Amino acid sequence: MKLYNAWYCPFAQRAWMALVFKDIDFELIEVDPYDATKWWVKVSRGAELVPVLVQANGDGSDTTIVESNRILEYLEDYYPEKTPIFSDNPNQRAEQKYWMDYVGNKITTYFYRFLKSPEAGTQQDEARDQMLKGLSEISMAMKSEEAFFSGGRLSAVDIALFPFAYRIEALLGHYRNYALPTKGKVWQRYHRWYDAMLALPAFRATATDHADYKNRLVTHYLPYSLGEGQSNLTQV
Ligand SMILES: N[C@@H](CCC(=O)N[C@@H](CS)C(=O)NCC(=O)O)C(=O)O
Repeated sequence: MKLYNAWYCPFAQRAWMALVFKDIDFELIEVDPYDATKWWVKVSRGAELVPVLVQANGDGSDTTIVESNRILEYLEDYYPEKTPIFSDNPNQRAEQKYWMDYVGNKITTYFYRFLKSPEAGTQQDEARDQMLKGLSEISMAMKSEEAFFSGGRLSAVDIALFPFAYRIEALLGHYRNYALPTKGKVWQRYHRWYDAMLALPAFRATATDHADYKNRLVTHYLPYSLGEGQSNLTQV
């Protein structure tokens, strides 16, 4: 199994974390997703986005999965013997998938908008407020007294959210001098979750060169903080 990855990419980190957490053998292939060579267009099925997961079928053909959340679902289906990240209850599973989509619809877009709005003003305020609303709603959905979204066990919802939660702290802290609230039940719940995720070995393993990981991310995202950056991830 091959994972085409870019070390800085939060979407790719989802797939990487799931592979590590499930203890699946895989080859990590670092690519530049913006370099649209013929090879990359073909490997990524024309998406030209990381992550891409490629599984050899054993008959010379491959199965290629694009889209980070689809990769998490595929890993669960393909390796039923590995530690699950989805509930086996169909209703709870549907709920988990709802919150995975919610991260994309209500959090990541506004995070990128906030990061890519260099000037104080309405645009920046609106992005920040929407991001905050998304984060507080998902925190309210963390009903468990235990650390993770669905209770004591890591789930795909945690994996979908954490790469962004980490970048919110690291990048908005640095470029917008911004910190999430800490007071009140909802935010205490959020930070309890955040601390558990930060300590998770499957995250640590993907935070490459982690002594310097945060600084490397800050440097990488400098163009985004100026309203530039190659990816257009600000559309809902
Ligand atoms: N919806 C995709 C988003 C992946 C994505 O946007 N990846 C970025 C890097 S963080 C990328 O490959 N960008 C290349 C490009 O925009 O050409 C997923 O969840 O996998």
